[in-house]
Amino acid sequence: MTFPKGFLWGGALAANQAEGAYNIDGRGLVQTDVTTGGSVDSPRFVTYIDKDGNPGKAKSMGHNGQIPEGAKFAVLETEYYPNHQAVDFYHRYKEDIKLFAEMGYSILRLSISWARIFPNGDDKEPNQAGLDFYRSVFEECRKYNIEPLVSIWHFDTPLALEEKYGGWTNRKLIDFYVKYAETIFNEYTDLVKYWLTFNEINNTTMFLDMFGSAASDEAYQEGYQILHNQFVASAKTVQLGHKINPDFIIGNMICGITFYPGTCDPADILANQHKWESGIYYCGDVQAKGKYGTYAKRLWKEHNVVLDITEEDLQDLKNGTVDIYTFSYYMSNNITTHTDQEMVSGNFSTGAKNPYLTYSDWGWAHDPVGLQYYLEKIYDRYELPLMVVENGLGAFDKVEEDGSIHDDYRIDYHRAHISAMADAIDNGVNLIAYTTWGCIDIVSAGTGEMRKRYGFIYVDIDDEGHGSLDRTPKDSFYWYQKVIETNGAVL
Ligand code: BGP
Repeated sequence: MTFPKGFLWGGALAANQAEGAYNIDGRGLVQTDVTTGGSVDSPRFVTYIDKDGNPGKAKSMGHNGQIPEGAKFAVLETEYYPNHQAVDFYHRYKEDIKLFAEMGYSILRLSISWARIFPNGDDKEPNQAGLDFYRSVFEECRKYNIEPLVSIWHFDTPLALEEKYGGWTNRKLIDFYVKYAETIFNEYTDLVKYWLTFNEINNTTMFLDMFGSAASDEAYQEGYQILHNQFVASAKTVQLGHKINPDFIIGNMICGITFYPGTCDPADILANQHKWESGIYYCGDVQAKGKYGTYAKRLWKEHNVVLDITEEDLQDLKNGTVDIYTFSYYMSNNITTHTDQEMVSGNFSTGAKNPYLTYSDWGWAHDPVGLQYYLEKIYDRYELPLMVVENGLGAFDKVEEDGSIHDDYRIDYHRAHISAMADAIDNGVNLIAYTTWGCIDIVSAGTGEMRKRYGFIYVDIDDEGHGSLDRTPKDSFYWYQKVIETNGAVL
């Protein structure tokens, strides 16, 4: 059970789920600002004003939502929006980073909100207050020798780009994104070395397949074109980053779910192979190998997809491959063609129930072996340094009379997953970092709930935004402090 010397231990946040301060210092609106909270079994909603001036709500996938023709996304007085305040990292980041340093972090993953830098996405000049804020955050990290690991995009495309250009279906977003990336690369070249282009870029394919029965050919056409435009933006950004600072280490970020066949029926084995191709390899191959996999043609044909791809795009993909492969891991799913199987579903987890595993209150499997399996499989495929940049257990936490929080269930979850990572390293995997998801309690992306807590630090705020926002270390805080101090030797 050995972690290499210099292994980077830390935690992860996202701007839209932690910062709050959604409408101050020049920040523009993003999707989650007009998205209400949901619950474990009901989706979030986006709110809008329709062309006749009437307010409305449309089901959201947690990061986007389809509103009626001519309607405009809008913040409605009648609704509560969990991401407006989140946990107010915007004003409390110094206190929080100090706590992360107390745990012994050597790396902190966070994201820059595009709409703090370019409020409308297509602005000529950047918003200086936004540039100043993140400079101060990164300087605070450096004060404690914590490496920032910066996600350029974590679901939060400026809303104005969605409304004016149709979002990522429009190739114009490639240039807006590259200009945004160039601005922050130049601005923070002295403070930030590690960058990730798109958070969980493969969610688009996961959502299409997860709601496969509902996803029309048009949805696949739109989804695969969005992805192609994001692949080109990512590849251009990697090339640009290396020009601006040859020391930059730039990665992709994949939502890593380990898929197993639900039975030994050969049909399930093949369905599972195809799930790995559409859900995991489709994006990973383009960003790590620089080209679409051969199976892409099958996927496009199956859904009558014809993509707008130019020769220049293919050159960019080839020249803009990532330096590291990073991914989130929470659970495994079982893929089966046998509809009589007992199904499990939680927010964004579907599939046949695995009789050998237990599940969280949100229907996510506890499967540390699945993490070792994923690490060894993906390292063998790409032979790039790997980072696990999200891993955690969303759970209900109880504050005891004396204010303590005994989250043994979270310690058990992380202990098992860290042990699985050590086994993968012992088997030759070049794993260089681990950032737990939600190092501090933050808003759930999928449901908008605060009660789905991941943090090693408790934040006093509930699903309706009531609370002091005070921070309290949980038992897991002190456990993780020991893990880091001993470089993973003491679990
Ligand atoms: C991933 C996102 C994170 C985080 C995590 C946990 O999809 O990259 O932003 O939210 O999932 O999911 P949730 O917050 O829905 O519990």
